[in-house]
Amino acid sequence: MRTQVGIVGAGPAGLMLSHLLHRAGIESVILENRSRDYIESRIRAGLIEQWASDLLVETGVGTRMQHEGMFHNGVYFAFGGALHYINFRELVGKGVTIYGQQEVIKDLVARRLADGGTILFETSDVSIHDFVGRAPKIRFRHEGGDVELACDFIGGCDGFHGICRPSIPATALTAYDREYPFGWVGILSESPPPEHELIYAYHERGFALYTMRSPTLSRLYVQCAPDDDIENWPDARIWHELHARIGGTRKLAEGPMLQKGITAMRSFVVEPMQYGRLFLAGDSAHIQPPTGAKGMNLALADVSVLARAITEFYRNGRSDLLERYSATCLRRVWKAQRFSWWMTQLFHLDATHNAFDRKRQLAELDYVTSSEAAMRSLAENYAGLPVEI
Ligand code: RFL
Ligand code: PHB
Repeated sequence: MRTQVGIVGAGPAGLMLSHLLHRAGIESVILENRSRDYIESRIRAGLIEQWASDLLVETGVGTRMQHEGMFHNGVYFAFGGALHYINFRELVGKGVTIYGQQEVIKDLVARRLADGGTILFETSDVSIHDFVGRAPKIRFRHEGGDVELACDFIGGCDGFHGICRPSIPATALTAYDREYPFGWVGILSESPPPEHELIYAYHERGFALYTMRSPTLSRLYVQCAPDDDIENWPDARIWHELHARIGGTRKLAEGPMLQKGITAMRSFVVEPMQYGRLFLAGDSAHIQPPTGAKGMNLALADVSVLARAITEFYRNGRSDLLERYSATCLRRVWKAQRFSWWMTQLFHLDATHNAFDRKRQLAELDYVTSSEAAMRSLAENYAGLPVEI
């Protein structure tokens, strides 16, 4: 089997890379170890930055998002018993869209298949070879047979636990890592939103976030211990904490919990994001705590840069953009890392915090919701920094 770009992973990064390459007339094959059904129902991110929703629309995969997505002009911060609104639209002329990652996945899969693209689901034993030279290969098992895919480039879009990053010699990479002393319990509840836009709540019992997926589906998060077990969180305890942490500002309607899980909080970046003809994109190269809602957006930003660099290679024989891929992406990645870390430390309390830290956090929350300069900076980062391609 042969293609121009072999892509490992059918998450937002792999699917969008394949879609952008197709639009430039470049062939690719995606290998995914899960089933189509599994990736289309995996509940994850929900917030799309302005430039990323524009990208979905401009490249013909945004129609359903335009109808079903929820457009937000800003965000609420809750602290001291009151809600404080930050209006991104007024501050930076941009907004964000709430539209589940699994919906983006469904739209991209449908589009790739309609355009004759190849996505091989339920592949196993994927391994990558010879990517230091000019003829990389990907070996895998599919439908009971061993397959070798020859390609010019490999897109390592297989997420944080994938095989691409560990296939690079450890001595060639530098990893930057930080773990946080807390996690999030996340639920999906069949209950109407108490507010049209998101509420990030600072509370002495810990952080909580109210977000949504539709006018009848709420998504809520509460800060928990880093090694917490979901068994420790019966429904009644989750609602109790949500009412205590957010309920002082808006009444929360309870509803049946359709899904419940714990997310660990970690910041991680590997440099460089390239080794020979293997290019890491999205979570395979970097992850961040969900507080800034950056993960899916960074995955889409990386592959926008990569698709442009690969297109220039085939069209004009240029390899300078490929050589600069890692440096170009990392400038934006580090700003998103900084923002996610900043939002996280602003809202979370841990055992090392004392009364001084709480006062400091409250002063900063007051500052970022009252100073126009601070609000503009927050809005610029939250709604998404420009992508240099
Ligand atoms: P993905 O989505 O993990 O996709 C990787 C794909 O590769 C497959 N795979 C393999 N396939 C073949 N062979 C192998 N050996 C393979 N190993 C893995 C996997 O099955 C998968 O299909 O990575 P990608 O494309 O880089 O996309 C990253 C995003 O998924 C991630 O950053 C976001 O979900 C993070 N995130 C959020 N991002 C946002 O932009 N906005 C948000 O509001 C937001 N909220 C969140 C989040 C992540 C969360 N969790 C669960 C970590 C909220 C949560 C709770
Ligand atoms: C979500 O909608 O799941 C979401 C939104 C904003 C965040 C994190 C998660 O910061």
